[in-house]
Amino acid sequence: MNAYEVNFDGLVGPTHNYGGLSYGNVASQSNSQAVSNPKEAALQGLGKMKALMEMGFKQGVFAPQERQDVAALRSLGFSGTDAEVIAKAAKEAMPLLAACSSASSMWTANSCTVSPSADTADGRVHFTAANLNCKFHRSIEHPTTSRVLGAMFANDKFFAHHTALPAVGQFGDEGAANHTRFCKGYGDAGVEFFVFGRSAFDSRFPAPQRYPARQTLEASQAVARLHGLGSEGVVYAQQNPAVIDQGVFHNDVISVGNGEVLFYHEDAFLETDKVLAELDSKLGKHGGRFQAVRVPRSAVGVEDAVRSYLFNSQLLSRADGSMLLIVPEECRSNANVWNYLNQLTSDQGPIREVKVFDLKQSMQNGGGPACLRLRVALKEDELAAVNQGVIMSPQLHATLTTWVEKHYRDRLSEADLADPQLLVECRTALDELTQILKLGAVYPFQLN
Ligand code: SUG
Repeated sequence: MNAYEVNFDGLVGPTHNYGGLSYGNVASQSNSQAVSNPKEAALQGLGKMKALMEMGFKQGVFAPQERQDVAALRSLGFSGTDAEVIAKAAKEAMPLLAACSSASSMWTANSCTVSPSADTADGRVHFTAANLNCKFHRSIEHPTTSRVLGAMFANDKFFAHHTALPAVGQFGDEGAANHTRFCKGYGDAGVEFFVFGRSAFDSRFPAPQRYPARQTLEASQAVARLHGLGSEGVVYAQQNPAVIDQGVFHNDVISVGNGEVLFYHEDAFLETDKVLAELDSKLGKHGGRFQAVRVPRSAVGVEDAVRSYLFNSQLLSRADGSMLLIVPEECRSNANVWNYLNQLTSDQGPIREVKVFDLKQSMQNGGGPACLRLRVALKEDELAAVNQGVIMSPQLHATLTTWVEKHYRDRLSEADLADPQLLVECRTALDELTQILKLGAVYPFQLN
């Protein structure tokens, strides 16, 4: 049976803004309070989805969330009508209003971890929503994320859903941003690679000194258990704490894998040789030939990697077996990175082509091409069981473009987050979106 990697990209929500909410994420910090353009952000994302669809890749769309999140503000003690809650929060606690207004669910690589059916004990595709509890604005995503995932993959025969891990830092889980899968073919059993930043229960593991390590070993192990993965199909690696302290807040900022290939920076991991040897041996037992493409620091330093988001690229398999790298525009404007990429594609290695996309609105919050997509490897019958309303087509792209043009603002500043009309606009847009994507009742709000 044929199998595919399907990319489900986050549709950027109407409140996309620069809240400076993510300590340890250099772009989020340095663009704090800049004026955003939600319409442009959503159209840039839709442009990437359309381009990949037109190149022949399977593409889906992942719905955004309701923001401002008045329910979250109520849970923090703000009361009254929705408009009063927003006004009180704006007056007394602007940082909380900003956190409850973030469109951060656009980065669907953080929505959950996915294990394809070939890897799991019960032969179903497993999803565990990420608790994202390192940052308050992200920790409020998972209940809606679970409902949206449930509406997209609504078939118990093929899909198993797990709620987020306990909401404490010891089980900090950032989903697929710290998870890569290696395999010969997408339908074959493979090796799931979990990269963690620290251990919560074992002090022998080193930890970063400056910035938080968001993912714990214990969270990754819990996800592997929930999904029923066998030890022969799992490799754990610790991220190098020194690169977390330089702004590598997720593993997908310093490495990306696909098929039999790992594209990584030489400073990405601790005990790199041991990790690579384990990947090689375990993938070998699954019939694959592991290939590691190492980027030396002499060619691209960690700072250039963080600024350009070279590794936050999408590594895609082309029909002829070679690979294509989807990178953000920031890679082209960085001379070291661009020189490196030109050399990479002229070598005889697996990566033969680079395509550049303008995703600046998302990039300014630290979200590149790979952050914006959730990869789900699906066999033919599983793909047929996905809610077809979320599968991208030329018609759906046109409908969503019109929807964005109709509902989104082209300018949002911090002061605008205090506008109760923004919530009405968001709810009106999402109400229409649930019809377009055939999602049913995934949002808790009622339109008056
Ligand atoms: O969690 N930025 C996100 C970026 C997530 C990127 N995802 C991956 N690497 N897979 C984060 O730090 C910034 C929001 C703000 O500052 O307004 C933010 O949440």
